[in-house]
Amino acid sequence: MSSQIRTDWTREEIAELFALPFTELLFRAATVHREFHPPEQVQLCTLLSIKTGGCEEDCGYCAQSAHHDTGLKASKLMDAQEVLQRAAQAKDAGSQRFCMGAAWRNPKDRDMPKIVEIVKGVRAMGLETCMTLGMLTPRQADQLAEAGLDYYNHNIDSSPEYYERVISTRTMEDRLDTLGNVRSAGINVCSGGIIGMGETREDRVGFVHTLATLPQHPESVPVNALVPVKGTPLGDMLADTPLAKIDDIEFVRTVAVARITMPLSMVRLSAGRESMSEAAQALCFLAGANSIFTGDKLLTTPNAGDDSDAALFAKLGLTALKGEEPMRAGREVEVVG
Ligand code: SAM
Ligand code: DTB
Ligand code: SF4
Repeated sequence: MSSQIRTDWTREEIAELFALPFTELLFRAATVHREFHPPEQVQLCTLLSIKTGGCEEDCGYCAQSAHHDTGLKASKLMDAQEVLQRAAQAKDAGSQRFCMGAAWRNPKDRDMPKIVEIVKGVRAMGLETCMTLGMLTPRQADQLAEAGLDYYNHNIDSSPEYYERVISTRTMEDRLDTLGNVRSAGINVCSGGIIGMGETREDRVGFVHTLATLPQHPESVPVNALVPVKGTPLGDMLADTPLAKIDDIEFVRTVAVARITMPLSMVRLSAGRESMSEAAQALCFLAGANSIFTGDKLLTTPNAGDDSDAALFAKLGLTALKGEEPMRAGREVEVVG
């Protein structure tokens, strides 16, 4: 029998999931997780900033925005050979997926040949490829598809209502347009957001609702906890009001609701693990998170590091994902909505 995937979730239904007793919510999320994914396997991904800092956008959380004084040194797009070297190191360290980020509002057409060369090279190593380069035109999305890019990451970050409090240089509609271009080009969509930016529960409901009611769920949903960066409006807000830090249980609830509403998607426990206890991370895995970023650096901020991840996996009996992600393995489902 095929399983049902819904794209007709209402905000009320999603709010009800958030409000469930925590143990009940986790039980439901873990049950959905087991139906669609091997629960003891977590995908290992490595991030690389291929073009750092000096970004025109004013995202309130970001170390790389030229609008904030974060002390970060800006650099140009890396050479393809250097990127390929770093990808090879990631593969040797056991990573299955290589995610490359550029601090751009959008790539310029003159950047595309090098980007295409990088995608082809990383793919030829047998790594899954993901890029996040900002807004794309339909043509640029097609160029990436032709190069063989597996995923494009472009986060909606928060609810439509809270979005404009975080970023003023573009709109949620701009974001959704690029996601549409990526989808039309036939590239897998990676889209998620950040929890702990001072948003309300209702915003977290609106965030999950926006993703879960897209015509097709993103194949990949990164859930980041805000990494407070000094000099950014949101990092400074958190430094001034430490109580505003997201509660771990509320973060786990968000992961669980994403898992229940988007059963086939890879739910990625992304930025913010540095400040999470092992117990909180274990709850995220129980709630259906099945991917992490490994290594000691995310794009610009520190990450847990391979040794502590290996120790955590050994403690929890988790192993690195082997084989295809379920959405790509041609599983039969009935889509409603
Ligand atoms: N410039 C491109 C863009 O914005 O799409 C790609 C790079 S951008 C750094 C990728 C994502 O990282 C953002 O959409 C945001 O969700 C996440 N991110 C950036 N800074 C973060 C922080 N301090 N804490 C948590 N997540 C963050
Ligand atoms: C995503 O949602 N999280 C990753 C990836 N997509 C590109 C990036 C996290 C960045 C954290 C802040 C930094 O290191 O600058
Ligand atoms: Fe630029 Fe992306 Fe950072 Fe926003 S999140 S400032 S678009 S690098």
